[in-house]
Amino acid sequence: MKIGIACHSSCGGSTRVALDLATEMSRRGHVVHVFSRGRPFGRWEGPGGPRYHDIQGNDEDDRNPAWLHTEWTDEEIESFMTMVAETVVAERIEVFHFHYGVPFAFFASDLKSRLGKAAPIVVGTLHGTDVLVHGADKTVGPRLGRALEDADALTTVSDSHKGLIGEIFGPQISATVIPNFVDMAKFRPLAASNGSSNGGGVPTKRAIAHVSNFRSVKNPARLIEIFQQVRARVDSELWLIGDGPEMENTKSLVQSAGLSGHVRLWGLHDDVSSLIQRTGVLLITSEHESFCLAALEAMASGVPVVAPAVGGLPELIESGESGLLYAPGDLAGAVHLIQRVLTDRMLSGQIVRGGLSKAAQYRQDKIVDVYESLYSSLIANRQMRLVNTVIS
Ligand code: GMT
Repeated sequence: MKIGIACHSSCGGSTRVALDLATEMSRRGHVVHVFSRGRPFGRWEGPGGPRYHDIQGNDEDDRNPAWLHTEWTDEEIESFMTMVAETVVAERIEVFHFHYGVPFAFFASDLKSRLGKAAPIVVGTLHGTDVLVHGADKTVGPRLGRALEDADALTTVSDSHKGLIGEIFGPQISATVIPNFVDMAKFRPLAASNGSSNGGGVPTKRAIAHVSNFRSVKNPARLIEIFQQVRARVDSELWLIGDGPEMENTKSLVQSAGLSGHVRLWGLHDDVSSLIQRTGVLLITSEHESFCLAALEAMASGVPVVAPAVGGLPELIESGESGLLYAPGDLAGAVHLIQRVLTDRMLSGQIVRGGLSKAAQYRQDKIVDVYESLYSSLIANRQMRLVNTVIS
């Protein structure tokens, strides 16, 4: 198959899903072109892999992969659209798959009108705040809904998010659930790794990890509050992995809480796996998560997850089995769970085992099979329609 994938270049989950999908599909022998504004964050190069096409954005922040750019200038839009349309025609791309609704659903709809009969099949994946924030916006939401109607197929990452899509856009927009996935050869427990990927690091059992793109939806202020209370009970440290708009504020909170000596700032990492496997627990404080790729990756790394029961998290985590959930806003509950998981080896071992077996349900090869079947059935349907048109 000839596939085009459009995504943001930031460090966020939607980019990760898009690029892991692109890499795996090209490994399977498909020709994959990736389109973005700025070179996507991470190590995605390699012979025989996807072919990258990007335009350079005008914004200074383009060089900062922590930012998710949803507002593009007219000039950027035009050069992106020209690049995509020319490549689709020249390379005979059959399926164009966009990740994250804004602005890509608009572009995909425009691509269809520009190319008419030569347009590829359009697939869109809605990831999170594209629905929760942009979809719910009174101005953008209705326009986004109309653009989504032009897609040939929509997917999203959890039942919960599918429900939210229905609530926000109405019954005319329906998405198939294809969850996030994890490469279990890359994300694996420390003991099972060869030791070189973590630089020979020793498991730091009392390290509490937080991995995110530090947007307000991740609620990093709550993270610091929880850590302050945990530290009063257990000798522990907090590892902040990632970067984003709320990072400066988070650092000020760390300082004013007198926690600077106990918080390690790792910044952006293109190999989170080697860090995460050395920690004792992953703490999530998000207001919302459509799925939470960071939680899945921690589970595959043999790290227990403590997270709020919001969005798609209860689908991934059965509390007490594959992780531990607290009620949204229940700070004391979160503190208690972190304390238990850091001090009760039996509980932590049980959660690690449960997390590993749950993560195996979201293995990369298994989930990429679902995307591959979706593409091939859409292509087969289109060919069937063409045959029928010729016959009739
Ligand atoms: O929608 C976002 O906030 C951005 C997006 C990203 O690019 O970081 O994250 C979402 O997509 C991930 C991949 O599908 C999911 O695992 C995250 O849960 C989701 N984030 C939110 O829903 C806040």
